[in-house]
Amino acid sequence: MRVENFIEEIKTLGIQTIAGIPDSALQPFCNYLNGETHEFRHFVPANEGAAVGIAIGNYLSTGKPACVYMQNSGIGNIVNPVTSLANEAVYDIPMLFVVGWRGEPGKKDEPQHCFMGKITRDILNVLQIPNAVLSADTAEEEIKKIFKEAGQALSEHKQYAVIVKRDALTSDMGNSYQNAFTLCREEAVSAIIKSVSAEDVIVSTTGKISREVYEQCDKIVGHHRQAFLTVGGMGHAGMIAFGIAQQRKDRQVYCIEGDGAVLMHMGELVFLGKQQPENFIHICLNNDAHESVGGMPTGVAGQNFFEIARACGYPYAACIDSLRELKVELEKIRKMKKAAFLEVKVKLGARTDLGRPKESAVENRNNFMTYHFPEIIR
Ligand SMILES: Cc1ncc(C[n+]2csc(CCOP(=O)(O)OP(=O)(O)O)c2C)c(N)n1
Repeated sequence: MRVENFIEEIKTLGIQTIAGIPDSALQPFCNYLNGETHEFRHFVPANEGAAVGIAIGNYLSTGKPACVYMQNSGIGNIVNPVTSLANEAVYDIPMLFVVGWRGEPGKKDEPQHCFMGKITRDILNVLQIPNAVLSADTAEEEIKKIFKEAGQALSEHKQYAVIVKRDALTSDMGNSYQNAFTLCREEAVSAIIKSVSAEDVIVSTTGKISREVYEQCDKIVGHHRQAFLTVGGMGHAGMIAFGIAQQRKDRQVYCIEGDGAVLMHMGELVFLGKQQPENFIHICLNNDAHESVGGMPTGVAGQNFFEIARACGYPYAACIDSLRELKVELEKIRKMKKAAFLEVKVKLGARTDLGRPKESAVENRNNFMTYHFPEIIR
């Protein structure tokens, strides 16, 4: 289905406000919304739950439903505001969800998508959100029927979800977003891996950064057992790294995150700034975008994360945008023995032949634990 037609259907539901977190399966939709040719109010907040908040406030102030879009992993972030606020047993707020379907049963996908992919419709059903699936071969009359059902549901104060399969939406419009930085993210990852010692623990974030960490570890160290890849649970790498750092004060822990992930659960910065673990080095590779799912800008592009970290109480916070400065800072912070936050401004883009982890997630977990903490593996 052409994205322009999809947008027209959304408009006919009386929707004027759209908020969400981008997804690769929704690229044409997100690119359209990031363009300048539409009249929607469009917001990309910190996480999907926050987008539900915008939709609720939008309804309270206009009486009109809003649209909230997300990858199906984001359903995890909407469960609380949907069940305890928007549900008919509480404030009874209608809204339309557009959900990208990763881990669709029968299709090969990464481990982090499999379980959520399998239960996506079940969860929506449990949440009392009627739903329908849009695929590349959904016939026109079927699409009309889906949006008629959606309109009916919204008019009855129900929520409704359109689950969008990869390739269901088409467009001629690409992602045009760029930032002004020149440092390549993978080069930054490579410099970080080169600067760590064999005992240091690495925890990396959701998306391509972890795939780059995996490949650069192989290339530089000869294996990737040193790194825990936070393949799902976007925004939780910081707390995973802290969970290790507080137990193992004898180890330097490096947490490598993207700006979208830091933003998603930014409370971690306030917590870490208060805890100030001496063995914690937090690195944010900031490209102002959700690059891994198509390079759409975050809702806070231009923000300086190191200033936020400093205000949150990190004893050391700095920002750099060149390889030369990165090397100097990495050298400096590993000697400091205090919680440090390093913001690295990077350009968009990744290698087209960037690989994916070859082992199962459990194998990687076991390898990581055996490498760092062999005494606990029986
Ligand atoms: C809860 C949740 N929402 C959305 C996604 C889809 N997703 C995977 S990676 C990613 C972008 C990550 O952006 P950032 O942390 O800035 O790193 P970048 O890819 O830009 O390097 C998104 C939105 C997800 N995995 N989980």
